[in-house]
Amino acid sequence: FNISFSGKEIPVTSKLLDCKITYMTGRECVLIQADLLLFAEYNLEPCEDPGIPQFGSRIGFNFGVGDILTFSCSSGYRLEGASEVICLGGGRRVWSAPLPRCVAECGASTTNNEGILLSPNYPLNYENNHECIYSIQLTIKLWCSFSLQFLAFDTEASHDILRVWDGPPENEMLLKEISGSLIPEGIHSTLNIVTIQFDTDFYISKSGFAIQFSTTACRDPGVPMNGTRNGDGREPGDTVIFQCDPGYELQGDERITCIQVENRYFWQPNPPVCIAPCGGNLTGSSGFILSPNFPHPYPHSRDCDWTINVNSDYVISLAFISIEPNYDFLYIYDGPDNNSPLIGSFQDSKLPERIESSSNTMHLKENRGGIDLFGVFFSIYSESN
Ligand SMILES: [Ca+2]
Repeated sequence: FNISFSGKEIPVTSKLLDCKITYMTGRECVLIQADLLLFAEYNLEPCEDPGIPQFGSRIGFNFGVGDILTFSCSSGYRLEGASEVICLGGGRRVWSAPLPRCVAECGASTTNNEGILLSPNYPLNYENNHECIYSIQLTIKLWCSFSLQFLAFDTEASHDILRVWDGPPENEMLLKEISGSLIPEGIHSTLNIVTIQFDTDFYISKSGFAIQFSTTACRDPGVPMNGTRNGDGREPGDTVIFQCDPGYELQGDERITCIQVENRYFWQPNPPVCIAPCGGNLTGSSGFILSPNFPHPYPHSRDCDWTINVNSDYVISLAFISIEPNYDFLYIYDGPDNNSPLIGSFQDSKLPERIESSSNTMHLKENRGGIDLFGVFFSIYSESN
C-alpha cells in the first residue's frame, strides 16, 4: 500500500515505514495505517547542520530527510571520508556519514596540469622524522614542463629540507634545495615530471610550504639586467626579443625562440645579457660610456679605451654621472687617441662639471689599477656654435 504524498506533514493516521528518493518527484514514503502500527512515529525534523570541513566547502544547504550534501576540499588537500552524505529518514535524523576531513598529506602524486602541493598538516606544523615525496607527472602532454611558485615557505633552516628534481630523483637533476623562512623564487622544470622531496629531522617543525604548480612550455626567459624584453610567449615556436638600456651592449642574440626537442623545452639560443663593454668606438649625437659590469665592480685585467668620434661640425662635452671613490684615474684626451693632448686625469675628488673637446674626437682611457675598480660617466656630444 504505497501512498504518495507531498508537503511537510505526514498524514496523522499514518506511520512511516520507509522513505526513499524517487526520480524527479522528491520523497516517496511507505506508510502504515494507524491500526497496523508497529513502527516509531515519523517526524519531519531535519538533520543537524553537519558543518563544513576546514579547508573545504559544501554544496547543498537543505538538511531535510533525503537531502544530499556534497563536500570537496581546497586544492592541495585530500578528502578523507565520504564526499556525499544523505539525511537518513529513519527513527532518528542522522547523516549517512560523518563530516569528512580535508587533510594535507605527506606526499602526493598527481597528473593534473595545475594545482597546489602542501606540506603535511599545512598550515599547521609538519611532523618530525618524515620523508614526503610529491610527484607531478603529465603523461599525455609530453611537451609540457612545469612552473612552480611558492605561495608560502617556512621550514627549519638547514634541517628540514625541500628538494625539487627535474624528473625522478634518480636522474639526479636537482633544480633546487631549500630550507628556512624566505619564500624562494619560482622554479621551472625542463621535463614533464617534477619530483619534490621534503625531509624533516627529529626536532623543531614549522608550517611548511604551499607550492602552486602549472604547466608551461619554455621557462620564463626573464628580463636581462639593464635591458628589456618584448614578448611573453613560452610555447614552442614563440619568439621574444631583447633590448639593452643605453650604454649597454647585448651579448648574445636579441631574438630567441622556444624550441621543443622530444619532451624538453628550451630557448635557442640562450637569453642574452646586457653588459657595459670594456672600450669601444662611439658615435652619434649622445650616449653613455659605462665601466664594464656597471653598476657593479669589474675585476680588471685589461685596459678599456673608448673613442668618441662625431660629425666634424661638432665638439664633445662630457659630464660625470658617477665615479667610484678610490677609482684610480680616468684619462681623457682631446683627440682620437692617447697621443692627443691630455685634458686631464680624473678622480672622484676633483670632478669638473663638464669637459669639452676642441674638436670632434675624444679619447678615454681607464688606468689599470689591478684592483676591482669601477668608474662611470655620461657623455653628451654638443654642437659647436
Ligand atoms: Ca626540524
